[in-house]
Amino acid sequence: MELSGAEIIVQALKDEGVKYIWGYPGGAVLHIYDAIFRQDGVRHILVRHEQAAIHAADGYARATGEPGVALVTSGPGATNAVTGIATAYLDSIPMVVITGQVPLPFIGSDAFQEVDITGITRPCVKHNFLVKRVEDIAETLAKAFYIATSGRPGPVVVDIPKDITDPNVKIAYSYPKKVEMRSYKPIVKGHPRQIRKAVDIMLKAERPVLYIGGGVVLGEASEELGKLAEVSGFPVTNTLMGLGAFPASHKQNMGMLGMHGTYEANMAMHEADVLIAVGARFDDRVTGKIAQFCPDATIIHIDVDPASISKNVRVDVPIVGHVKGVLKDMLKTFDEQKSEFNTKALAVWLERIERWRGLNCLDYANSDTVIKPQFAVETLHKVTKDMDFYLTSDVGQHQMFTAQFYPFEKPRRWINSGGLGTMGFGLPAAMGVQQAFPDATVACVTGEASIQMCIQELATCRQWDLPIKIILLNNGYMGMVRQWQEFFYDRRYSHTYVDALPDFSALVESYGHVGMRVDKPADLEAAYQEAFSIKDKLVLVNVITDPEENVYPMIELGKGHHEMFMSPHLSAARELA
Ligand SMILES: Cc1ncc(C[n+]2csc(CCOP(=O)(O)OP(=O)(O)O)c2C)c(N)n1
Repeated sequence: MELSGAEIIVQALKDEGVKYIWGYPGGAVLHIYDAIFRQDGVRHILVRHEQAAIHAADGYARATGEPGVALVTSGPGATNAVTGIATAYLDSIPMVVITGQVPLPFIGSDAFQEVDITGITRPCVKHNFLVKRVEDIAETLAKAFYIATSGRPGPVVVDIPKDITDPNVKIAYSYPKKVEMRSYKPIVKGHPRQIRKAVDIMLKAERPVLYIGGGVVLGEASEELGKLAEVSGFPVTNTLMGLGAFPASHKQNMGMLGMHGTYEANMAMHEADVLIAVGARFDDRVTGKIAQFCPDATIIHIDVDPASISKNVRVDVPIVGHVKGVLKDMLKTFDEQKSEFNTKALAVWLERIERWRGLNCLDYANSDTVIKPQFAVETLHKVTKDMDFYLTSDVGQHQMFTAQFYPFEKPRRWINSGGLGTMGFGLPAAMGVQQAFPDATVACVTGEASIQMCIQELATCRQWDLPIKIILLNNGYMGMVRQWQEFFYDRRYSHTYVDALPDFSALVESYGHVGMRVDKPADLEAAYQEAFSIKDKLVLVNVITDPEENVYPMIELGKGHHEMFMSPHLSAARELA
């Protein structure tokens, strides 16, 4: 088969099994777009801004576990994609981004729409390539997919100069069946001696905690993690990215930890004697002040990425390998040893956790007159809990309220930008999820500031008839920033009031969607019911919420887990344990 460089790109995507590609055309990728036009195996989805192409590919990857693919032109197309690429990088999302580049002879000449995108993205990709010969395109793409999806996943950028996609230059095509790279060999199997050492420590543990992160979701290890929790009886806490990896309703689940984590999870972390971190990376929003982090704990860390080990917090027993395989080996070792956990001590520990749980730290003062954001999320759960449901979010208070109040029972159902915290992520990510699962119900919880960062994608949703439900928790402020200004800047609300808001119903209706507005708590459930009953259209529900509600509990920057503060409502009602 003789193909041009542009045709090779499309054929390679087909050979990788790629179904969708999100993108935006331009001069440097015209040959590629022409090759896309002349085939029907790979479906291209035209977005309205390149950032959204990356977030949509990212949402697709998070929901399916398959790599997301995006295509953008050189220069501004590529720079618009950078926020999306960094978002995927910080959350370890497998993705291949093809960027057009000016023709090879023009590189370095400040040509029209030239940027050094491999230079710009170097710190926020797992790897990137600048392809220089048409003969190298197929192999480079195969390497890109291999790197993106193996080991610790991440985005890979492949920069392709226009002249090597020339339709008049055709070469023989074959796609590599297997990729071998001398310089890249991720460790997949955990060391048996380390696993045994960890097991010995776990068997003697008196106050253990399983701290699980997004790696359990990405590594498809929920089942094994569940078994480990069952066999050991250890309490579990999830990071923001780990929500759903272990069922929220499980009695051993203490909920999320960290800055807005639960009292019981954070106190258990502080008093733990053995911490088993699984696919988690000790992010600063999780650890609080490092010097006070888990002061008494022996720390076991299972992670596929050796660079994550002891990066932020010193680890006693590192185990590098795929979490799924390591957990399987761990379970086998428990079986072989036929040993018993320290059940007596464990019972005392669980009882202590129950006492912390008894504080009911997420309790809030509901209202008959104003919609509390917590109530808005609880009601969303009530209405959607029996559906085949995926929920994306933007960034801010609404994201934290959702993490706290929407109990996720399964992995890959909660899709949000945890590491980079990218406002504008929610709607395009929902597009990727809906494309992957056309029959599922897909919603996006957002804020009135976040939604405006990628609001142009309402057009993409219309073009592709994506019936996403947008739950806009509209408090009139950049709530999360306002909250910090309230606590730490004496209520000087500098530039966080979101003025000149559009009439959201009129706005979405102008795109051909359905708009609704709710401002009374009593009307909320019926409004959601109505919105979710509209199966074939995008609906935006503009939920007017309490403008000054805050997210509690909270650990201030530079404080330890045991120093979190509670809502004034709680502190007034109860004495802390
Ligand atoms: C692209 C980007 N710019 C700025 C921020 C900083 N930031 C974090 S939360 C937030 C406010 C979000 O406001 P809104 O979307 O209305 O959500 P709310 O907090 O009110 O729920 C801002 C500005 C960010 N996370 N991302």
